[in-house]
Amino acid sequence: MRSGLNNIQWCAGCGDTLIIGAIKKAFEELGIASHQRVVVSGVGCSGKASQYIDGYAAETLHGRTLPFATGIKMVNPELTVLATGGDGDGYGIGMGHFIHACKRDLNITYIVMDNENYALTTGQASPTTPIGAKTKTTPLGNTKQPFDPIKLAIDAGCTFAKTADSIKFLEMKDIIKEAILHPGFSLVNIHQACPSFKRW
Ligand SMILES: Cc1ncc(C[n+]2csc(CCOP(=O)(O)OP(=O)(O)O)c2C)c(N)n1
Ligand code: SF4
Repeated sequence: MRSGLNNIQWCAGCGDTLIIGAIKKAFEELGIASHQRVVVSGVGCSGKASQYIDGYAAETLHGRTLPFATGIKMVNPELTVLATGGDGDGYGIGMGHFIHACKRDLNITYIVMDNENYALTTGQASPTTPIGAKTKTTPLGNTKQPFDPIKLAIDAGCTFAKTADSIKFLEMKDIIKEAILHPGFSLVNIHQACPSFKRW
Protein backbone atom coordinates (compact mmCIF):
# COMPACT_ATOMS: atom_id res chain seq x y z
CA MET A 1 0.00 0.00 0.00
CA ARG A 2 1.45 3.35 -0.97
CA SER A 3 1.58 6.04 1.69
CA GLY A 4 2.81 9.57 1.05
CA LEU A 5 2.11 10.16 -2.64
CA ASN A 6 4.84 11.58 -4.87
CA ASN A 7 4.53 15.14 -6.19
CA ILE A 8 3.12 15.36 -9.71
CA GLN A 9 5.90 15.83 -12.26
CA TRP A 10 3.83 16.08 -15.44
CA CYS A 11 4.08 19.19 -17.66
CA ALA A 12 1.62 22.04 -17.17
CA GLY A 13 -1.48 21.29 -19.23
CA CYS A 14 -0.85 17.55 -19.41
CA GLY A 15 -4.07 15.56 -19.79
CA ASP A 16 -2.71 12.85 -17.52
CA THR A 17 -3.41 15.11 -14.52
CA LEU A 18 -7.09 15.25 -15.47
CA ILE A 19 -7.20 11.51 -16.13
CA ILE A 20 -5.91 10.59 -12.66
CA GLY A 21 -8.35 13.16 -11.23
CA ALA A 22 -11.18 11.32 -13.01
CA ILE A 23 -9.93 7.93 -11.79
CA LYS A 24 -9.80 9.17 -8.17
CA LYS A 25 -13.28 10.68 -8.46
CA ALA A 26 -14.64 7.46 -9.99
CA PHE A 27 -13.23 5.42 -7.07
CA GLU A 28 -14.68 7.89 -4.59
CA GLU A 29 -18.16 7.92 -6.16
CA LEU A 30 -18.22 4.12 -6.37
CA GLY A 31 -17.17 3.85 -2.73
CA ILE A 32 -14.06 1.81 -3.56
CA ALA A 33 -11.67 2.53 -0.68
CA SER A 34 -7.88 2.61 -1.01
CA HIS A 35 -7.46 -0.87 0.52
CA GLN A 36 -9.93 -2.34 -2.01
CA ARG A 37 -8.11 -1.29 -5.19
CA VAL A 38 -4.80 -1.49 -6.99
CA VAL A 39 -3.50 0.73 -9.77
CA VAL A 40 -0.94 -0.88 -12.07
CA SER A 41 1.04 1.21 -14.54
CA GLY A 42 3.67 0.69 -17.21
CA VAL A 43 6.55 2.94 -18.26
CA GLY A 44 6.15 6.36 -19.83
CA CYS A 45 4.84 9.71 -18.62
CA SER A 46 1.62 7.74 -18.08
CA GLY A 47 3.56 5.26 -15.95
CA LYS A 48 3.65 7.76 -13.13
CA ALA A 49 -0.12 7.44 -12.63
CA SER A 50 0.30 4.74 -10.01
CA GLN A 51 2.57 7.04 -7.96
CA TYR A 52 -0.16 9.64 -7.64
CA ILE A 53 -3.20 7.60 -6.61
CA ASP A 54 -3.70 6.43 -3.06
CA GLY A 55 -3.96 2.68 -2.42
CA TYR A 56 -2.13 -0.44 -3.59
CA ALA A 57 0.03 0.28 -6.63
CA ALA A 58 2.64 -1.21 -8.92
CA GLU A 59 4.76 0.63 -11.48
CA THR A 60 5.88 -2.19 -13.73
CA LEU A 61 7.86 -2.55 -16.99
CA HIS A 62 7.25 -1.01 -20.40
CA GLY A 63 4.39 -2.89 -22.04
CA ARG A 64 3.88 -5.26 -19.12
CA THR A 65 1.03 -3.55 -17.27
CA LEU A 66 -1.53 -6.16 -18.24
CA PRO A 67 0.47 -9.28 -17.27
CA PHE A 68 1.05 -7.77 -13.82
CA ALA A 69 -2.62 -6.78 -13.52
CA THR A 70 -3.67 -10.28 -14.62
CA GLY A 71 -1.54 -11.94 -11.95
CA ILE A 72 -2.83 -9.57 -9.26
CA LYS A 73 -6.46 -10.21 -10.23
CA MET A 74 -6.01 -13.98 -10.33
CA VAL A 75 -4.67 -14.19 -6.78
CA ASN A 76 -6.74 -11.31 -5.32
CA PRO A 77 -10.10 -11.57 -7.07
CA GLU A 78 -11.72 -9.31 -4.48
CA LEU A 79 -9.50 -6.33 -5.42
CA THR A 80 -10.59 -3.75 -8.00
CA VAL A 81 -7.74 -3.88 -10.50
CA LEU A 82 -7.17 -0.82 -12.67
CA ALA A 83 -4.34 -0.91 -15.20
CA THR A 84 -3.02 2.24 -16.90
CA GLY A 85 -0.49 2.98 -19.59
CA GLY A 86 0.31 4.94 -22.71
CA ASP A 87 -0.58 4.15 -26.30
CA GLY A 88 3.02 3.05 -26.89
CA ASP A 89 2.96 0.87 -23.80
CA GLY A 90 -0.35 -0.80 -24.63
CA TYR A 91 -0.57 -0.85 -28.41
CA GLY A 92 3.15 -1.05 -29.29
CA ILE A 93 5.40 -3.15 -27.08
CA GLY A 94 2.41 -4.44 -25.08
CA MET A 95 0.10 -5.26 -27.99
CA GLY A 96 0.33 -9.04 -27.56
CA HIS A 97 -0.71 -8.74 -23.93
CA PHE A 98 -3.51 -6.34 -24.84
CA ILE A 99 -5.32 -8.55 -27.34
CA HIS A 100 -5.00 -11.60 -25.10
CA ALA A 101 -6.34 -9.66 -22.11
CA CYS A 102 -9.34 -8.72 -24.29
CA LYS A 103 -9.84 -12.37 -25.16
CA ARG A 104 -9.27 -13.64 -21.58
CA ASP A 105 -11.92 -11.22 -20.25
CA LEU A 106 -10.78 -11.08 -16.60
CA ASN A 107 -12.38 -8.31 -14.57
CA ILE A 108 -9.69 -5.66 -15.12
CA THR A 109 -10.21 -2.02 -16.14
CA TYR A 110 -7.61 -0.78 -18.61
CA ILE A 111 -7.22 2.98 -18.99
CA VAL A 112 -5.03 3.99 -21.91
CA MET A 113 -3.67 7.53 -21.84
CA ASP A 114 -3.56 7.98 -25.60
CA ASN A 115 -1.50 11.04 -26.54
CA GLU A 116 -0.67 9.57 -29.96
CA ASN A 117 3.08 9.67 -29.31
CA TYR A 118 5.90 8.29 -27.17
CA ALA A 119 6.09 11.28 -24.85
CA LEU A 120 8.56 10.26 -22.13
CA THR A 121 11.17 9.61 -24.82
CA THR A 122 10.42 13.10 -26.26
CA GLY A 123 7.91 12.64 -29.02
CA GLN A 124 8.37 9.73 -31.42
CA ALA A 125 5.53 8.27 -33.50
CA SER A 126 3.38 5.64 -31.79
CA PRO A 127 0.82 3.08 -33.02
CA THR A 128 -1.94 5.72 -32.83
CA THR A 129 -0.11 8.67 -34.44
CA PRO A 130 -2.42 10.02 -37.15
CA ILE A 131 -1.50 10.27 -40.82
CA GLY A 132 0.40 13.46 -41.53
CA ALA A 133 1.53 14.13 -37.94
CA LYS A 134 5.12 15.36 -37.67
CA THR A 135 7.09 13.68 -34.88
CA LYS A 136 10.78 13.06 -34.23
CA THR A 137 10.58 9.80 -36.20
CA THR A 138 8.22 11.13 -38.88
CA PRO A 139 9.70 14.57 -39.67
CA LEU A 140 7.92 14.75 -43.03
CA GLY A 141 4.60 13.58 -41.59
CA ASN A 142 3.44 10.08 -40.62
CA THR A 143 2.47 7.90 -43.56
CA LYS A 144 1.35 4.79 -41.62
CA GLN A 145 -2.29 4.12 -40.85
CA PRO A 146 -2.85 4.37 -37.06
CA PHE A 147 -4.43 1.49 -35.14
CA ASP A 148 -8.05 1.89 -34.05
CA PRO A 149 -7.82 0.58 -30.44
CA ILE A 150 -11.57 0.21 -29.98
CA LYS A 151 -11.97 -1.83 -33.13
CA LEU A 152 -8.92 -3.96 -32.26
CA ALA A 153 -10.29 -4.61 -28.77
CA ILE A 154 -13.73 -5.61 -30.01
CA ASP A 155 -12.24 -7.86 -32.69
CA ALA A 156 -10.19 -9.55 -29.95
CA GLY A 157 -13.32 -10.26 -27.88
CA CYS A 158 -13.40 -7.27 -25.54
CA THR A 159 -16.84 -6.85 -23.96
CA PHE A 160 -16.46 -3.15 -23.04
CA ALA A 161 -14.45 -0.71 -25.17
CA LYS A 162 -15.12 3.03 -25.06
CA THR A 163 -13.38 6.27 -25.94
CA ALA A 164 -13.11 9.33 -23.70
CA ASP A 165 -11.38 12.69 -23.86
CA SER A 166 -9.22 14.22 -21.13
CA ILE A 167 -10.77 17.65 -21.69
CA LYS A 168 -14.32 16.34 -21.04
CA PHE A 169 -13.84 15.57 -17.37
CA LEU A 170 -17.32 14.55 -16.23
CA GLU A 171 -17.96 12.35 -19.25
CA MET A 172 -14.53 10.73 -18.82
CA LYS A 173 -15.18 10.08 -15.11
CA ASP A 174 -18.58 8.51 -15.85
CA ILE A 175 -17.11 6.24 -18.52
CA ILE A 176 -14.37 5.15 -16.10
CA LYS A 177 -17.05 4.33 -13.51
CA GLU A 178 -18.98 2.27 -16.07
CA ALA A 179 -15.77 0.46 -17.00
CA ILE A 180 -14.98 -0.36 -13.36
CA LEU A 181 -18.51 -1.74 -12.87
CA HIS A 182 -18.27 -3.88 -16.01
CA PRO A 183 -17.78 -7.49 -14.85
CA GLY A 184 -15.17 -8.38 -17.52
CA PHE A 185 -12.16 -6.75 -19.17
CA SER A 186 -12.89 -3.11 -20.01
CA LEU A 187 -10.91 -0.69 -22.15
CA VAL A 188 -11.20 3.09 -21.92
CA ASN A 189 -9.03 4.74 -24.57
CA ILE A 190 -8.66 8.37 -23.49
CA HIS A 191 -7.56 11.00 -25.99
CA GLN A 192 -5.02 12.83 -23.90
CA ALA A 193 -3.67 16.34 -24.30
CA CYS A 194 0.15 16.44 -24.47
CA PRO A 195 1.05 20.07 -25.07
CA SER A 196 4.78 19.31 -25.14
CA PHE A 197 4.79 16.82 -28.04
CA LYS A 198 1.33 16.41 -29.56
CA ARG A 199 0.95 19.42 -31.78
CA TRP A 200 -1.59 18.22 -34.30
C1 LIG B 1 11.60 -2.50 -22.77
C2 LIG B 1 11.72 -1.02 -22.93
N1 LIG B 1 11.82 -0.51 -24.16
C3 LIG B 1 11.92 0.83 -24.34
C4 LIG B 1 11.89 1.67 -23.26
C5 LIG B 1 12.03 3.16 -23.47
N2 LIG B 1 10.77 3.84 -23.31
C6 LIG B 1 10.44 4.41 -22.13
S1 LIG B 1 8.95 5.16 -22.19
C7 LIG B 1 8.74 4.72 -23.81
C8 LIG B 1 7.53 5.11 -24.61
C9 LIG B 1 6.49 5.80 -23.83
O1 LIG B 1 5.38 6.07 -24.65
P1 LIG B 1 3.93 5.69 -24.17
O2 LIG B 1 3.86 4.30 -23.70
O3 LIG B 1 2.97 6.08 -25.25
O4 LIG B 1 3.73 6.60 -22.87
P2 LIG B 1 3.76 8.19 -22.68
O5 LIG B 1 5.17 8.55 -22.27
O6 LIG B 1 3.36 8.82 -23.97
O7 LIG B 1 2.79 8.40 -21.59
C10 LIG B 1 9.82 3.99 -24.29
C11 LIG B 1 9.96 3.48 -25.67
C12 LIG B 1 11.78 1.09 -21.97
N3 LIG B 1 11.71 1.84 -20.86
N4 LIG B 1 11.70 -0.24 -21.84
S1 SF4 C 1 5.47 15.15 -22.27
FE1 SF4 C 1 3.26 15.13 -22.71
S2 SF4 C 1 2.47 13.28 -21.70
FE2 SF4 C 1 4.49 13.73 -20.83
S3 SF4 C 1 4.07 14.95 -18.99
FE3 SF4 C 1 4.47 16.38 -20.67
S4 SF4 C 1 2.45 16.86 -21.53
FE4 SF4 C 1 2.23 14.99 -20.28
